[in-house]
Amino acid sequence: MSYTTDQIKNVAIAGHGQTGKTTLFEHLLFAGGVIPRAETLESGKTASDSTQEEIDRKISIYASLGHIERNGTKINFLDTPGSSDFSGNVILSFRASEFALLMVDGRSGVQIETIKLWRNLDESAKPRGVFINKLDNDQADFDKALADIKEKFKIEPVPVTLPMGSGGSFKGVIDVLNEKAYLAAADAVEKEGPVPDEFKDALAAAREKLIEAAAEGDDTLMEKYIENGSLSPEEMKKGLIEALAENKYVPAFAGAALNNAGIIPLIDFIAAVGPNPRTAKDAVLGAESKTQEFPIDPDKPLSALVIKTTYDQFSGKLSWIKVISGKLAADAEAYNVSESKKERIGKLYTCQGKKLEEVRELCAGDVGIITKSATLKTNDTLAATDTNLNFVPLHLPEPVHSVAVNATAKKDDDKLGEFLVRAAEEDKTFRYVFNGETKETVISGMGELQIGIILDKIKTNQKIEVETHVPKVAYRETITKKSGAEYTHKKQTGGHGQYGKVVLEIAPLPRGENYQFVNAIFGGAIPKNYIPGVEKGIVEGMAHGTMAQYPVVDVEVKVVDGKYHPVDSSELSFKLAARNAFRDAMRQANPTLLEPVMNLTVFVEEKYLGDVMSDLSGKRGKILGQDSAGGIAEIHAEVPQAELLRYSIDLRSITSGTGSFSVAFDHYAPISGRSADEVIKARESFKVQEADE
Ligand SMILES: Nc1nc2c(ncn2[C@@H]2O[C@H](COP(=O)(O)OP(=O)(O)O)[C@@H](O)[C@H]2O)c(=O)[nH]1
Ligand SMILES: [Mg+2]
Repeated sequence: MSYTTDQIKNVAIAGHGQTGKTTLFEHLLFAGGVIPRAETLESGKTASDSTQEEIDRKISIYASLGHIERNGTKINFLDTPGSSDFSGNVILSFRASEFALLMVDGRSGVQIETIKLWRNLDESAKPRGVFINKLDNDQADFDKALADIKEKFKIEPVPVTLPMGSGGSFKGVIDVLNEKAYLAAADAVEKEGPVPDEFKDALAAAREKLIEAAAEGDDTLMEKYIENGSLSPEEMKKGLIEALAENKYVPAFAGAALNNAGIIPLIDFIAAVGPNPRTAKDAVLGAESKTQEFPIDPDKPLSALVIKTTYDQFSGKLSWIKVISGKLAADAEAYNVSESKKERIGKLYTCQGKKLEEVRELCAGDVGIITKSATLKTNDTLAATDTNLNFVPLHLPEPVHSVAVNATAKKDDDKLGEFLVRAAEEDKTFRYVFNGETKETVISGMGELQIGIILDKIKTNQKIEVETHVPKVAYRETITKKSGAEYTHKKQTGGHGQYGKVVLEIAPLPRGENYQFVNAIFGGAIPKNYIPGVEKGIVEGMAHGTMAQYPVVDVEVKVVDGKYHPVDSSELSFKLAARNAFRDAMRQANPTLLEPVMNLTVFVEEKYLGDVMSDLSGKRGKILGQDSAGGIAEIHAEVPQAELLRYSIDLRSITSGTGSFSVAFDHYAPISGRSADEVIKARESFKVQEADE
């Protein structure tokens, strides 16, 4: 069965952890007849949380794809993880969807991830709705949750469904658009019925608001509405579609996913009103790396973006595809623009959770899977022919948490390396680098949860024993005043000797300028052909400073004089003379240690603001600014990297796991006193051989 672009809707289900996204996904598939019964999260059998690591932890880690059909429309749902450690999976799901449904727990209202996701959706002005869940719970309150959203996001959500009762007496929801009631049912799809009298006033009021939202969709509808005070059902639907595609209102849904409440009217609304891919655009890189909008259009030649790569135990490599234009057909050929090569597309699939289903083709707008392509990578662009089309890569956050790791047994090094390559392919927010300077492999990601899962896989699945430790900080050394030194390298051993004299002056450079070499030799005191030797010696000298053998930066080195011998001089003699002269000069130039300072942004609930601030001041942090909106504080600070190596752990304990942060290198700054002494002491074991060749 193949669906045309006009028959496709894509919905990403996102929100704070534990709000019921995976449960909703499960009950959507159940209501759509895809699975015979809805499993609970606790059973470990849900369609979405199907990997062992998800079952063990009872949380979603990876995006899951599933779809149902309603009135001839295929609705793809992407269930996403709630923890910010896995935000890469949310971002790729947003990219694949024209509509986002934000799950909100009816007891707690807006939470920190809700806010971050909302901001993320704002960046692309993506249409979104809110699902107020768990209304069967005594503490849940639909109106209060909506008021909270209004306060925090400065928009008033428009209810599309209304709850009937609350807590213990919650019975189901009313479909405002179709003026029907739906009664929740424990193990069955909810039943349609007439609206009870007691809810008729509430329905009439909600309908009024929905008509107003529809009228916003287009000017002629607005005129009609002002004139007649109402709209026909067809006009209402048309207005709602147009206004939603333009993100002019936020529909709100009431429900209790676990009790099959609010599911059918949600599906009906998405099928009838949800944005069609045709109304959305993706972006491609144009000339000079500028982005250009690119319409989702079935009538153009094929183009598609690889949004995700996974390795399945049974099916091998899976490349998730969002088709942007044209049609992707099974057993056809496509051009991999990113790799500049033809790509043979074998079988095509869609999936229901982990279950793959073969399809013949995928039309523009649809999301599906290509299997067993050796070359396809996440972010690759596929096209019909060789073009310069290149879709903008997924816009992912930078890693915030790093751990140094090495295989306990040397023989496992290669196996560990292979695993890391694959893990980084599967999750673009996960990175690994070998740091030649500190001689460690450092793995980085969005938090200790994500890194912990990778380490578990290394130990349990790969059976590689590894040691981990806090990564080393890349300190630097520099000088704070001018100085100079001369050094004569002289050796007379039998026949051919060695001779070179170098006189140099050094001076501090502004931070970040690194190194400048000035040749100020007059009259051939050092012949031209030996100058490269002099410079080599200085570069070698700068590789290991005199304080703690860290690289030296931000120094101007001027060679002012020297002496040579017509027979005994050589490049090597001048190199050694220069290296030693540099070392002597540096010792007299008031050297100091530099440490990397990071730019830190922390998001926390306001009640934790004081604790976070005092923790940061204990970490030698400099607060640059602070913003508060809707109960969430955003703190900007500069903090030495050495203090942030375990910040995800510290912040979690301060904020009971609710806080999050982003971090990026900013600059190097001098350290002195006790902090400097500690760094120097820690380096004592690190001795670079003073090779004299
Ligand atoms: N009472 C109640 N609990 C729910 C409802 N929906 C989900 N839950 C429970 O909330 C917990 C978290 O659900 P889950 O679907 O994993 O949330 P996710 O992290 O957003 O995917 C589970 O224990 C669910 O059974 C609901 O409508 N009512
Ligand atoms: Mg989940």
